[in-house]
Amino acid sequence: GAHGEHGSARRFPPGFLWGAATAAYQVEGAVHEDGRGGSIWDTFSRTPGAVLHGDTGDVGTDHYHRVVEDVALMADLGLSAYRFSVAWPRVQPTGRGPANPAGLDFYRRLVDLLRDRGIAPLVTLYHWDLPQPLQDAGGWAERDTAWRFADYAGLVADALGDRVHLWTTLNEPWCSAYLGYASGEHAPGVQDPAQALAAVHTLNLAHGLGTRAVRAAAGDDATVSLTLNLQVNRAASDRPEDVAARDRLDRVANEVFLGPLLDGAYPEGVVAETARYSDWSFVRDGDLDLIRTRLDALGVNYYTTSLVGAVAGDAGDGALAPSASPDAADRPPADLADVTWHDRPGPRTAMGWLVEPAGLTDLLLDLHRRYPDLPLYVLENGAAYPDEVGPDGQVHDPDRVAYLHDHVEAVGRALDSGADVRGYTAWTLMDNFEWAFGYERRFGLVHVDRTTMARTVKDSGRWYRRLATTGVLPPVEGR
Ligand code: GBH
Repeated sequence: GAHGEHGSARRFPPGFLWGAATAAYQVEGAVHEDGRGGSIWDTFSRTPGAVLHGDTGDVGTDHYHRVVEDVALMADLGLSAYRFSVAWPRVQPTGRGPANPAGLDFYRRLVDLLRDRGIAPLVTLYHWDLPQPLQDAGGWAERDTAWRFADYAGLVADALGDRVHLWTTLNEPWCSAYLGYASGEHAPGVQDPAQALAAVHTLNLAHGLGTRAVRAAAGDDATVSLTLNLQVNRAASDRPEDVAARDRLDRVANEVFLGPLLDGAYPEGVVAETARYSDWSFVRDGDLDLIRTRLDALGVNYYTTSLVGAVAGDAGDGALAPSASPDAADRPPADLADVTWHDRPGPRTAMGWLVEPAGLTDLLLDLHRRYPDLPLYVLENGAAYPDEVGPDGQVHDPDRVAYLHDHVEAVGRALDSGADVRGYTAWTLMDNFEWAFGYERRFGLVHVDRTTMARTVKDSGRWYRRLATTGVLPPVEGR
């Protein structure tokens, strides 16, 4: 492709998908309608102190009722793909048993609406809304949940069949395991590293079994992926202690998923390194064969990088103490890996996450080098900023335009170096329920008024429309 540096525009390959992403609990609302059962997020968001301002997904962005309007909005933005998730408790209200037809109908209709507009449906089967009865039976720490997930995946694949462009079994199992069962920042709010490690394994099993169930129902040529939030961890220094700390964190955060999925084994070392928390007896004979299945693509979610090092006290004589932020030790899975996070100067989003587009190029190229035949999709990337509708009725969000421009350019650089990236879906279509931060953090290309639910396309949405309709990276005005 052509490069921006010399004034000529960067052009992406024909057929490259430009989309936006959402997740069921963050947008749908209608949590009591058409037979939907309760999920761990319904329970968690009602737990005092769990979510900022006590917000819940009860209303979301009312997408469940506005799906026609919202698909028209996607078409207006020129999107060629829409990534959404199916709510497990709509399909199986208790997590078991036959499908609830009304639950499946909503997604059948959504897929029809998308296809009528020429928008490719990218379906995530699990984006964190585990049916509450399955949590009551042990949740992701209990291996049977993997078999329950496979049953559910088969029901959805039966209903949507060959009309789905790309399936993703799980969104960010790292979050499900470590935020859900170690730090407790996410549902179900458990703080027990032993359960978190067991959850990692159950989630891996769920991917393997779920992938087979999708192929059995939708056909062997269904394109099935897993979507990971691989951490780009940089070592705080060249000191061996810091490099070793970074490597430990890579193992427990990234390689515990990539290893079983693509290399057929858990990474050497991780079992010993986490032995004080778990004996890993949850891994049984034959499990690794169940996990390893043909993977047609990998979904990559990217927001930022981390700078990590050894914890103070591990350092050799004369070494500098790490300049960790006060809350750094709380970041999961810090304890499991025995690492400390370091702060760095630089621009940050409203989430406090450092803006570092180069990390996305590095991540995509690293994956390309390790797995040259594996197609990659960037299925989430975006930024929260405190947007408001101005007196002119518009939402001016120059920081988000710059963020998106620089990260899409980072994808372009990876393509230049040979990475097989097939599409990009921005997080997120519209401002929505940002998990533990409720509605206060706005990531959308489209602003949502919390009182009227009115949708207003932001400047970033207009910028993205130019990208999606031309395949050429538009400049950032005024920079
Ligand atoms: C995604 O997860 C989710 O899939 C999506 O639903 C969500 O709305 C979206 O991101 C925005 O949050 O503290 O600087 O080390 C994001 C997973 C894990 C990414 C924690 C950032 C910490 C950054 N996140 N990580 S830092």
